[in-house]
This record gives sequence, C-alpha cells and structure tokens, in this order.
Amino acid sequence: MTVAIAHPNIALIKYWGKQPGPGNLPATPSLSVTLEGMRTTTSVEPWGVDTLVLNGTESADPKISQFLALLRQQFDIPPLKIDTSNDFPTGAGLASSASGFAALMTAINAQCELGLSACAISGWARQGSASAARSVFGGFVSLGAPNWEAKQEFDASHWPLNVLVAVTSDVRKHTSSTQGMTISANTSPYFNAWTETAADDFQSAKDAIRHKDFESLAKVAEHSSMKMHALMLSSQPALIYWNAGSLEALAKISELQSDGLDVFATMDAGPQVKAVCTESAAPAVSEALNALPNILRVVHTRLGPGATTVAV
Ligand code: 2P0
Repeated sequence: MTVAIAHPNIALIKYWGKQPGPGNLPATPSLSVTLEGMRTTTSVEPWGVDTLVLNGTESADPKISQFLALLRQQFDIPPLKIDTSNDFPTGAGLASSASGFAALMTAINAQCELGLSACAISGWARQGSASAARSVFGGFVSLGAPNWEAKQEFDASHWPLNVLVAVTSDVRKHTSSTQGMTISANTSPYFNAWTETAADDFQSAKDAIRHKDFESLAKVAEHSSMKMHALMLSSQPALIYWNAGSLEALAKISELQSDGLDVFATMDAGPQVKAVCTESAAPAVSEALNALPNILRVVHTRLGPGATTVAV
C-alpha cells in the first residue's frame, strides 16, 4: 500500500474554461498558492476490482474512473482500491479535486513504480483536474502557456502570506467546475474578454509576487476573481456560487482594506471566501471574519509544500 498527501491550492489568477481538444488544457493561465493547513490523504493498493472509498464511504466517481482508464492506455496498472479523505469540505469550492488528483497520481506513481518526475506527475494530474497540476508543487505555482505544465515560481518561504478561509457552507456545490466552465464558454458574452485579458493579469501577478508588492497583487487578484464571477453570473443558466455569508465576508474584507490592512479576497466555484493577507494582518482579519453571523468557521492556513508520499 502507498499513501500520499496533497494540499489544496487557491488560485490568485483563476482558471475557468478549457481549450478545445484533448489533454484538459485550460483556456487561461493561472497562478496559485498551495495551502498547508488542509490536506487530502490517499492510499492505493492492488485490489480485486477498482474500488473507491471517499471520506469513509464506498463511492463511484466517473472522473476517477475516466482518469484510471486514461492512465491504463499508457501504463500497466492493476485494479486498485483507492481510499481518499479530506480534512475539509469536499466539492464546496475548496479545491478538493486539486488535492485529490495530486495525491492520487503521486500515490499511483509510487505504488505502480512508474518512475515519473514531479513535472510528469503534474501533467497526468492535470488530465484528472487542471487545478490538480498546481497542487503537485508547493508555494507559488503557475500553469500557463505554451506548455501548460505547472511550475513552482517561488517556494513557500519567498513570501509568508497567510490565507484565512471563511467557510460559509459545507454543502456540495450544485454545478461542478467542469460543467460550469462548459456552460460559461458556450453561453457567456464575456467569455472572449475573459480569455483575452487573462495573460496580462497572470504577468502582473507574477511580477507582484516576485517583488512582494502586496498592493499590486491584491488589485490584480481581486480583479481576476471578480471577472471570473462576472463570467459565471453572465452564463445561462447563471452560475451563482455565492451565499449571504460570502457577501458579508467580502464587505468586511473591503472594510479592513479601508482601515489599512494588507488583505484581499478571492473566491472560487463555491461560497467560501478566502482572505489572503500578510502574517501581521492575519490576527485582525481572523477576528473580524469570525465575528460575522453567517460564517461557520475560519480556517487559518499558511503556504505549504507540494504532494508527497508518506511512510506507512
Ligand atoms: C482555479 N477553479 O483556478 C479555478 C477557479 C475553480 C475556480 O480550477 O474541469 O476542478 O477538473 O479541470 O480544476 C476548479 O476546476 O476543473 C478550478 P477541471 P477543476 O482554481
């Protein structure tokens, strides 16, 4: 048996939409931070028939079945029991598929002795879920043209940002990211504007991170997040991932910014709000978010490492 762990990542520059054709290639470059405070733990072992246990319950997941079928076109992989669990809400906009496929591919590579490099593991993980390519690496990670290979831009020690996740719901989302992206690409009149402006945002964010320029990073990251949600809202049917707690958290973060705190907000395909801030701002941000009526809890995380196997 092999056990691997991987952490979710939060995109500061968002991926939403795919290129046509095979390989699950994103339509937009993305840039993320890998988080240490939440983890997926996945074990794999040879078994009579493929079996998936998700958070303690035997489950069927077509994405995982398709992923195994794709891998088996290239590698000799026996039937496997995959036992995977998250210590955070699954399918609720906390990038569980990112850490899930990163942990799964890391475990399969070791268990089946595939001998793949981290870059190749990431390439396979991307085919399971594009954001998973980023969770193979720690710190600040890019996924962009021309190769669409994830790459660590800076390790976690480069800039010790904190992320406070304001959890506003533990309910699984109504529309998966994969479905949502197709709906947006096919129906939103803003889709071309989204893809045309993404490369500039990506470059600005990389520059801001290199220079540890919080104000510039905050500006471009909030813009990327809000543009993605404008795209979601302008899709037909509209993809509304926010709830009352999301709006409360966004308003509070804006207020904290006006008070001079180094903090910005970003949201994904779910109602949780992630407040990214400097180490010194974190206690005040945490206290302010915890005091809001519709916030269930606040998870405080720092930047963390990439996916690894662990001894059993
Ligand atoms: C991101 N998200 O960059 C964006 C922001 C959600 C919002 O990547 O279809 O689960 O499996 O490649 O990676 C979520 O999408 O989608 C995602 P697939 P994935 O983090």
